[in-house]
Amino acid sequence: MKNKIADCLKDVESFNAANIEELEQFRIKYLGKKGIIPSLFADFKSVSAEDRKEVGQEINNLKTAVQEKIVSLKENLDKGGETQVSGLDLSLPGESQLGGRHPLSLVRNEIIEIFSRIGFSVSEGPEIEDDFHNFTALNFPEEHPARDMQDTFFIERDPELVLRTHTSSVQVRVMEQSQPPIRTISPGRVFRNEAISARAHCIFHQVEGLYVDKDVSFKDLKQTLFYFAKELFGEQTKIRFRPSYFPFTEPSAEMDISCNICGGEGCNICKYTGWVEILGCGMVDPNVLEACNIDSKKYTGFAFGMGIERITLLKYQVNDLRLFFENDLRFLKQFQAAR
Ligand code: 2NM
Repeated sequence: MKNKIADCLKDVESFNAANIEELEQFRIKYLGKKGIIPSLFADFKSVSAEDRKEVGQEINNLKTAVQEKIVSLKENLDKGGETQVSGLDLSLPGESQLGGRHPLSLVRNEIIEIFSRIGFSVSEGPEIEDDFHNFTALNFPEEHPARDMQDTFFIERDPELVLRTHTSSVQVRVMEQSQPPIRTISPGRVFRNEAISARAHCIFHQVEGLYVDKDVSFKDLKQTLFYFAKELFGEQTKIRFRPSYFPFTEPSAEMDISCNICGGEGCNICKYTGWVEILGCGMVDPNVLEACNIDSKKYTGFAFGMGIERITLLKYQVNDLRLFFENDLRFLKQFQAAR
């Protein structure tokens, strides 16, 4: 009897139905009044007391296998798809999960998509830069503290070379090589000689943006960044600007968004202010345009820069920047379902 059950189980497992009629035949064969399962239960009466438990379980297993087979084949047939080809079930999940994107890449890609929709191109450039592109062209005075050893990684072999401290250096290259209208964003890795903590890292990621044309004004800057903030954080997002200082822009500002975690009510992310800072921006200083061979009497521009880590912390409510660099799968796997 055990052999018979085992043979039936094999038959059930390998069975496939080309159509609903074949499936019905299969059902009758096993579950019909005179089918195999009822007849096994009938024979069960003559099984010895010591075998009863085991055989009973086997018959029940067979019955379950038949029922599950019917449900799964019916589902396939209803879908109208031939998902089983010569014993191969193409609907089964693969053996291993494919990798997911890193959260920083997800956010960078989303930022790129948002600006692409309003005509910004993407430009990239070298991570090892010369002093001119990283500092001089960007209106950093000779003795500016940002050039200091504390912030900048200098290349020992040639102190004229640095690891770029921002991706504005890429935009200097774009401006040198082309004339307005220029609309571009530069995502990339940047380097600053800072102690690693929950809020700072010596390597991080930025997206900087630049728009140069005739009659570009602070209005354009505000509308562009308002659109960006709403696309990334949701339609309800509010923005505000605070005056600030950067060597390469005049006037300069920092932009806050209404806290997307508490909706402006006040929480520990926004330190109970209802606002969180997301980027720096301003009108490109005429000195920068001139250094890049763009006529500052004819053209104006706005620029902005943001840290991708910071945006990602806010968007996904991550509380420690170091998680982005440790590649702990328990952290990364939480982002697999995100786009
Ligand atoms: C910021 C803030 C303000 C910026 C300036 C430029 C360039 F190249 F056009 F001068 N690119 N990005 C800029 C302006 C960056 O980051 C906080």
